[in-house]
Amino acid sequence: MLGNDPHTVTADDSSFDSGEMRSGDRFAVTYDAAGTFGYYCAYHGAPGVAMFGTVIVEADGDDAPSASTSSRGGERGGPLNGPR
Ligand SMILES: [Cu+2]
Repeated sequence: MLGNDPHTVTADDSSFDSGEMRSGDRFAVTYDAAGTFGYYCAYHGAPGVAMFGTVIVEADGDDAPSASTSSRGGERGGPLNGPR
């Protein structure tokens, strides 16, 4: 499922969808508010199933929230960039 196979970064709530992405492609999402946001690969997963992940955006008291990601189902690292 990994390697050169295409994947997507698709929000559980459909608020964003990268479309097909291949090795080396990048996709960024900016979150304006704190919260927990699920995403998945439309080819290899579903919300909370198989290839999916969670972005946790925490308010830190400053202007910019901080973000961390966790992924499961074989995705390594966080394919999403944090807020800027
Ligand atoms: Cu995939």
